Amino acid sequence: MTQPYVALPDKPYLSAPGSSTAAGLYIGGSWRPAADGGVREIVNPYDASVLTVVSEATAADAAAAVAAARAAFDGGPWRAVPADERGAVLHRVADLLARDRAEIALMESLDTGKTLEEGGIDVDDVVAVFRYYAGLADKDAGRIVSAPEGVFSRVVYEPVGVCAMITPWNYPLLQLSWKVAPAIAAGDTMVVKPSEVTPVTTLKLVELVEEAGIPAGVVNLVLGSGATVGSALTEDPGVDLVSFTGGLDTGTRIMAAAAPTVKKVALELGGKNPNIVFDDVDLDTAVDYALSAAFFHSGQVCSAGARLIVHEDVHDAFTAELARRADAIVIGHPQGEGVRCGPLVSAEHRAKVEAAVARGTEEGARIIAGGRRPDDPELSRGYFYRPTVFVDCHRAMDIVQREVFGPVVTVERFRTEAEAVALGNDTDYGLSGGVWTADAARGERVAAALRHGTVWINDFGPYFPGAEWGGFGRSGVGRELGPAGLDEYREAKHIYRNLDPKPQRWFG
Ligand code: TXE
Repeated sequence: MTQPYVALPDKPYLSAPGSSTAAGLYIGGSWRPAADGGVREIVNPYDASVLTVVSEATAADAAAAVAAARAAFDGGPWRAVPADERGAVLHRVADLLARDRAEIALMESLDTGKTLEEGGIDVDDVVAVFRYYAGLADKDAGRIVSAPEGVFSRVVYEPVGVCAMITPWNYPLLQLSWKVAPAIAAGDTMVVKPSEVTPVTTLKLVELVEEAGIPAGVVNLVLGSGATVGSALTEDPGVDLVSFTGGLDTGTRIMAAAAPTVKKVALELGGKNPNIVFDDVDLDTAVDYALSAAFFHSGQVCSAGARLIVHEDVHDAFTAELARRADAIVIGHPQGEGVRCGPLVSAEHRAKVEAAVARGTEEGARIIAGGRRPDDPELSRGYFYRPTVFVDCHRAMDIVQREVFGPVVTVERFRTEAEAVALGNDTDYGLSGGVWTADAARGERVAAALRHGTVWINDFGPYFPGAEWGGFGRSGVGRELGPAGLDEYREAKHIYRNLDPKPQRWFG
């Protein structure tokens, strides 16, 4: 397919390129411009053109959004809405997302550079997350606790309060759904701040939340930079919980910013995820999955299998095939036929990836595929980078230890199972990992030994809304998805009733 490609749909919250006004903040149930009228240009990573113009909030807007969420929580009817009705609201949002699947996929693809097909997969996943928490909303109201005679003791769950949700640019809608859906199920109110690089589908979700009839003030939206708007949210004493997905450095700053007011924090900070391949597997299959693990969404995935650890007896055959197929990956316009990798999200991010590759080469790792921008002049304005494979890698190298978050995979060798496990655990992170082997018992042993939040045996990447997601080590704090993903947004309260109080005379 050649140009013209499909453009962004018209929306009241998206201003045309060149506009100096925008009304894309949603506070207390109404759309409005930023307090100082600020706007930001959103760039299309395919060709560096301006995709749209959106509002750019100030710290005062962030404070107004927190105040609206606070009022809706403290004084509004939301907390008293029965859990099954909150579940029904989530089902309505899921219905609307499914109705607008094609439009949302397009918006996500144009904004992030992921292929249109991947954008559609994201929408399906988001619908599933909303449906999961719709079902869970009224399933667990609390429990009765064993207590002595004359005492009735129970634990009930209540919403945490006002939640600030700060999200990254790689899966803008998906990461947000992991936060918004359980928070609505729990009865919280919230202020959402997407990455300033990719706000488009967050705006769309808020449009749908409004259409679904969620009361004013329950979901509020501010757009803008992390330094101004993000930090205003993390410091605001009106916020009870900060849920953040993004980079490790930002996560540590957020933890520190939340400390003075002792906010709860939930953090997902990425990973450097090992993918261990034993010598008894079908190589064609293992290479196939290794490619998806490393290069899906051009490797801009927190759980990317960016660190291959391959048995030395199959290492050479495996890496030769991996490089051959990495070189054959079609990169181009996210709407282009057969295209499997679009551009990276921004010029700044590609520069980081290029710096990491240069460092890897300096450290002695050897490139056997990619390691450069594509030659195609059609792609020269966009932020493209070729899928890259490094061999001769060692556990101590930066390229092996640091998250690159781009289409770059490193390969290390191992001889014994113990060595493979030691390498797989030799990381500050601990988000996910994979093991490939035809020996079922060995697969289970390695999975048990890996200190990562998710381990795949003979697969890499899938997740379910019903299974917890999160990291060991510096990959984060807390869990998203599953029942624990709901618990992040609830406080447990013990209510103890003495059925027949009598004097105790402890003090005479
Ligand atoms: O993300 P940031 P960046 C990794 C990846 C990438 C690195 C940096 O390795 O190269 O992080 O990416 C907001 N207070 N991941 O710089 O800064 C910001 O506005 C409050 C892993 O783009 O973490 C955005 O909304 N908020 C990851 C969000 O934080 C602040 C996904 C994420 O931005 C803030 C993306 C502050 N002081 C990148 N500073 C994953 N876990 O999947 C920034 N923000």
